[in-house]
This record gives sequence, C-alpha cells and structure tokens, in this order.
Amino acid sequence: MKDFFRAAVQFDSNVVEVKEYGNGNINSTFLVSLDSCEDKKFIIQRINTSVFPQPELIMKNMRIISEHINGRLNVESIEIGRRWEMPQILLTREGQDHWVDQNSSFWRAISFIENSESFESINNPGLATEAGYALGLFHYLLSDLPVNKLSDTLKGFHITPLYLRHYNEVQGKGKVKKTPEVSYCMKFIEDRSTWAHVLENARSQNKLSNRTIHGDPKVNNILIDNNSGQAVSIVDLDTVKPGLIHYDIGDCLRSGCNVLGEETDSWEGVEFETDLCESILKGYHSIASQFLAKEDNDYIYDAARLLAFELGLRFFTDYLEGNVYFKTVHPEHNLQRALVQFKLTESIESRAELINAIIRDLK
Ligand code: ADP
Ligand code: GN1
Ligand code: MG
Repeated sequence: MKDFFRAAVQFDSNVVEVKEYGNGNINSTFLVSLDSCEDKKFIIQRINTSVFPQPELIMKNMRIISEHINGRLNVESIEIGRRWEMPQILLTREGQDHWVDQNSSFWRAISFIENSESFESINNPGLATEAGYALGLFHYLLSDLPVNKLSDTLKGFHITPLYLRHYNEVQGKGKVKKTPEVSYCMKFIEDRSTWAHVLENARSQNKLSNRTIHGDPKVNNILIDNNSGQAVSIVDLDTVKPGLIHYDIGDCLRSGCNVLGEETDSWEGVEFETDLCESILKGYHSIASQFLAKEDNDYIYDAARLLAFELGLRFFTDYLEGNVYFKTVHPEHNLQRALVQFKLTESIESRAELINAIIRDLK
C-alpha cells in the first residue's frame, strides 16, 4: 500500500481513491475520495519537515486562527455577504490532528473547499480584484488577534537580509559554472543588496510592525468559486505567523501581476501588469482600509519590488546550493524561476511611477 493511501485511511476508513493534487513547491498534497453516495472528498498533506521542523506548531496556529475567524464570522456575526470558508482540520480515527508514519512523515488532513479552483497566474481584472479581496479579508478577520498568540513556524521567513546572508555563504563556495544567466543573477543581487533591507529597516524604525500574516498568499493559494467567480478561501496556512503584512501584499502582487506565471521558460518576456496591480490593490483596500495605517501605503511599492526580488534570490540560492529547498523537475529549474522573478523585479522598477500613482489614488 502506498504511503499516501495508508495515511488517508488513518483519517477515514472509507477511502476509495487518493491522487496527487495541486502544484505546491513545498508539501505533498493529495485529494482523497470517499466511498459514499455523496461526492465526499478531503485533502491530506505530507508536511515537508525539512522546511517546517516543528509541524505541530503549524497545527496549533491553524486551530487558533480557525477559531478566531469562525468566532468573528459566527459569534460576532460580521456580515461579509458572500461565501467564505476556512479549511478545517480533520482528526484521525484516534482523534489526533495528525499522523506520523513509520518513516517519520507528518501527515494532516483538512476539509476540501468544494466547487472552487485556483489559478497558477491570472489575466483578468475581476480575478485580480478577488485575489486582493481575499487577502484583505484574511488580514481583516485576523487584525484583532493578538500577534503573540501565534508561533513562528518558519524562522527567518521573508527576512530578506537573512536570505542575502545565506546567499553570500553559498555563493562563496562557487559550486556552479558562471554562465551568462548566472552572472546576470549575481550582478542583479549585488546591485540591490543595500536596498533589500528596506522593510526590515522600516520595522526597526517602528514605521511598520508585526501583525498576523498569511506568509504565502500567491494566487494559487487563493480559491475562486466555480459559479460566482468570487474568492472563497485562502489555503496553505503553514506560514501564518507574526510578520509584516507587506510581505503578503508584495507576494500577492508579484504573483498576481505576472501573466506568464512564475514557471514560464519565456523569462525574457515577463512583465508586471499595472492594470492587474490596480485591481488587486483596490480589492485589498476595499476591506483592508478598515485597519490600515497611513504609513502602510508608503511601503507597498517596495513590498512588490522586494518580494519579487527576494523570491528570485531564494530560487537562485537554491539553484547554487543544489536544489535542496523547492521541489524541482530539472536541474536548471530554480535558475529559470530566479530569472523570471528578476525580470519581474526589473519590470516593477521600470513602472515605479505608475505603481506609486495607483497607490496614491487608493487613499
Ligand atoms: P504547498 O504548501 O505545497 O504549496 P498547498 O497547501 O498550497 O501546498 O496545497 C497545494 C494546492 O492544493 C493549493 O495551491 C490548492 O490549489 C490546493 N488545495 C490545498 N488545500 C486545499 C483545500 N483545502 N481545498 C481545495 N484545494 C486545496
Ligand atoms: C512556496 O508552498 P508553495 O508552493 O505555496 C514557498 C513560498 C514561495 C512559493 C513560490 C514555505 O510556496 O514562499 O513564494 O513557493 N513556501 C515556503 O512559488 O517557502
Ligand atoms: Mg501552496
């Protein structure tokens, strides 16, 4: 019996089919179908414990945020006037929120968000507005949760200066051949290494402060209802933790405004679409304006630029290190992904004036 099938039956004995699902770069995700008259499904995931060394903290955070959000929606009766669901933790038949197999793999199950789909990239303003709204709603619903209630599931996540430090260590070992693409990436990073502290500097100067963040709100983690076209959920809650909401805003923008998507091999054609940027930010602000401070808008442009740059830096470092972090399908995969993010960063830089005008008009 395959390990994922054995894991699925820990959560329900009526499993008929388990198949790989989604395109995540970190965990392994499977869709489980149950033997029942109804079309019942759930999701199981093998958490990547080299990335998340304490997966039980993820489960604890998930419980805290689910209770908080359910409380706000059901007890406080905040009326959002649309479908919105959080993936629920499912228990094993023994009543545990996870199962560890004989290879020490950590498995958890969550409810399947029915009748929805996610997109690897988006190319229309309506979807972009929905992606922004989903992130805004998530931030809004958690904006009154004391940030110290959550554990840090992934130390150093989105602290760009730490990624730079790690890059310098890895790069010093000089393991790969200096092709023109490799040299381009190295120069690209060097030219931006001082600026790359921008959000951490803002935090140390108390211009920005920690709140509850999603950590990974790229567009394929936002689920869109098949019928209404509206966002219904935001999944992949492993990196929900204290941090700057700018990491999230930047990540949503860098993933939502790149029509070619982060997996394209036509990296030279990658552009940051400012129309989509406007839609995402309008969707976000339509709800987030309730808790945003004036200073928050001052760093939105930097956030988009930084998160694209940071992801390029992370992909490139992983390439130099021999592909130890992100799942890859060929040896140059992380190099190709890095080039995409650096081209995107360049496009953001060349459209700075327009992006800043969009941000100004939000006020
Ligand atoms: P990873 O951490 O590897 O990215 P995710 O939690 O994002 O894993 O899951 C991978 C993909 O599976 C998501 O991008 C989403 O499309 C889909 N997915 C995950 N959880 C659910 C769910 N509860 N309901 C429906 N789809 C889901
Ligand atoms: C990873 O797991 P997934 O595919 O949703 C990564 C994100 C990156 C993203 C790039 C925990 O997200 O930080 O932005 O790949 N998650 C982690 O696609 O490192
Ligand atoms: Mg994901």
